[in-house]
Amino acid sequence: MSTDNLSETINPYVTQLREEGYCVLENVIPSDVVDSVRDEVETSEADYSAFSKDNGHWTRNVISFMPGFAEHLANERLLGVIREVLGPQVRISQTEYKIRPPHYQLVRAYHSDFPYDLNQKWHITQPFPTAVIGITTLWMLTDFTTENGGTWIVPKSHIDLRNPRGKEDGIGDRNPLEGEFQATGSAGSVLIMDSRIWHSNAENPSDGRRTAVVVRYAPWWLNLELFGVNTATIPGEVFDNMSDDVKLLYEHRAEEREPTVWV
Ligand SMILES: O=C(O)CCC(=O)C(=O)O
Repeated sequence: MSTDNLSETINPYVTQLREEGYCVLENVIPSDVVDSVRDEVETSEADYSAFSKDNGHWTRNVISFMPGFAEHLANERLLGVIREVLGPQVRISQTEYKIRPPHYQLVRAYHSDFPYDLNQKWHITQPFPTAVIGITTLWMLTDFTTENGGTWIVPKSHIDLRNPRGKEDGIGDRNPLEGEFQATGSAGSVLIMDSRIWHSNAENPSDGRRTAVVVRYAPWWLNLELFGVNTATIPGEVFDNMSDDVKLLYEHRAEEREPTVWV
């Protein structure tokens, strides 16, 4: 896509992300491949869990188990939106399975994400700076609906200086919040959030799984050494098979490979 066409395509999403704190980008994973990507993600979770149980929780990066999914992470429109707000050089900070089983029950647990999650040790302190320094993406591999656990979000909360986990703020992360709604979209869409936005997972009273992967993007300069948590690495030979655009996002996690992409 030419630069002009890309800008024209992504501008409405960038505007919504800046003003509302979120947007949903459709068809990032094309409809003819989304079923096989979902199968890969669902099947690989058991392999990942078994590997982590035997070798340690933060030993092997989740993305090593889902090479088909990984190839979509550098999607041109998606990265176009993210680069508009984080700057041109971005890396992936965290990747996690977010599969909610049928009849999953949960009270809300509102929070902001890294580096604004006040329950984590590696957070920045309130009041948060106005700069955007984290983007959270939730990759919908089944449709997200209000019946199966579409993520709760509070629009515009990314610019609120209070926080549901702020001890002095009196909000309470377990409560329904004014303005909240559940993000919905069809399989293959991506919910893109300013990581400051107040969001929570939701119960899934339906009979089917709600399958997603969360991928968080950070600007190049943000420290991603999270005291050993979520810093698991990718075997060199798995990294070698990634496309150059995806390598750029994960080179800091590659084992036994000299940096080449960033130099
Ligand atoms: O799975 C979801 O719907 C939300 C996940 C979430 O809150 C998170 O990854 O920070």
